[in-house]
Amino acid sequence: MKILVTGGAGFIGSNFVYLLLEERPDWKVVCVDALTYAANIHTLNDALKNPNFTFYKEDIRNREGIFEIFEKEHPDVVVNFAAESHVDRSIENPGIFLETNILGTQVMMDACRKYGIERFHQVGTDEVYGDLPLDRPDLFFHEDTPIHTSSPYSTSKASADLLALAYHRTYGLPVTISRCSNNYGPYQFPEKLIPLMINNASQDKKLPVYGEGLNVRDWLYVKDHCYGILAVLEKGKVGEVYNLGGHNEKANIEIVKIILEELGKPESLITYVADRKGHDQRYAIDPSKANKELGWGPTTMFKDGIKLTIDWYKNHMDWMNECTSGEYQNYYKEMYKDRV
Ligand code: NAD
Ligand code: TDX
Repeated sequence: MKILVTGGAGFIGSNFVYLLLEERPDWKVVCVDALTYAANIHTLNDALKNPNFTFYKEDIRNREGIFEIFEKEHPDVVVNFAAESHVDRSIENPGIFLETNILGTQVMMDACRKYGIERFHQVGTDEVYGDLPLDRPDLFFHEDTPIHTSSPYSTSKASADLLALAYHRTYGLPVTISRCSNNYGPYQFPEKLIPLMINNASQDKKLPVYGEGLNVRDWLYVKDHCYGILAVLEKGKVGEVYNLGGHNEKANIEIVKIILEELGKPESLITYVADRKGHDQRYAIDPSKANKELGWGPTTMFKDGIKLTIDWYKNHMDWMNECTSGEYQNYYKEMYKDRV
């Protein structure tokens, strides 16, 4: 089995690469990543020593380059993680989100059609369902919940999902889609809530909480997400969508307070800042289809996962410093300057 993973130098993609190298030692893993700001090639240092792993620096928007890789590697399965993934950046600059997330996905699927594959798996997000009200804890996202996006990011991801389903119906491409809730764990770029707060708190910097911090996200440990994708590849039905989540809803402010407590830092570091435009209130996944049909469910409880995560960042401050040196400083100033 040869599996091509796009976006494997990013957060979830790299965790998936390591899971495959460990759990499927007879598989060849080919990683394609453009190494944007969100990637850190050092994340793949250990993978690069493994003879089953090959890395290509390539952009999924580059049709010629992607086709050349397919010509050479002939993968059996493709898993498409590569994306622009940060909602705040999509609000500032939507164009690149449409290019990578929609047109890049099209290039990947065109290559799959031309060279033939057993499966194209699109890594999707629960954000395609829009949001749920805070006062209706009885409501959840099901696979047939209407697509109702809020941000340019979620709209680009919804478009990619629809295009993937269209390629299945029109061309018979063997497509599956998973839609996951918020992930946390090692190797997440510190523009996202949890690593950003860990990084700031470690340096006694202010923790910028949007609005009143009451928005709710449904957190899943990244390794559980990766096992879910593997389950879809091995047991899922072509043409189907699977929601992945662990019924672990938390308000942002709760997360921030847990981080402060774990790091032994004072709550006085919390600063409430201007809210995100169009900020989704609550995400909550109903994962019962994946539970029933794939036998998948999360195995890491949040109380354990968050400790593992905080310890990981504490022990990998070099990795964090690589991510936050240079361009990140400008990003942070720009993104947060008008919020305070
Ligand atoms: P990330 O931003 O950490 O990583 C994205 C990776 O894709 C990076 O390595 C980047 O270099 C690469 N990339 C970006 N543009 C590219 C291009 N044009 N060509 C090739 N490579 C490119 O993102 P992540 O959090 O790991 O998310 C991975 C996937 O999972 C995304 O599709 C995202 O929408 C989805 N997802 C993320 C979450 C989450 O909580 N992070 C939840 C559900 C779904
Ligand atoms: O500085 C911050 N302060 C803050 O209050 C940041 C960066 C975030 N927040 C809030 C906004 C959200 O309510 O925290 C929550 C989580 O924010 P993000 O980490 O940016 O994630 P989110 O917008 O929920 O989207 C994430 O989950 C779904 C991923 O980034 C997406 O790729 C994924 O599809």
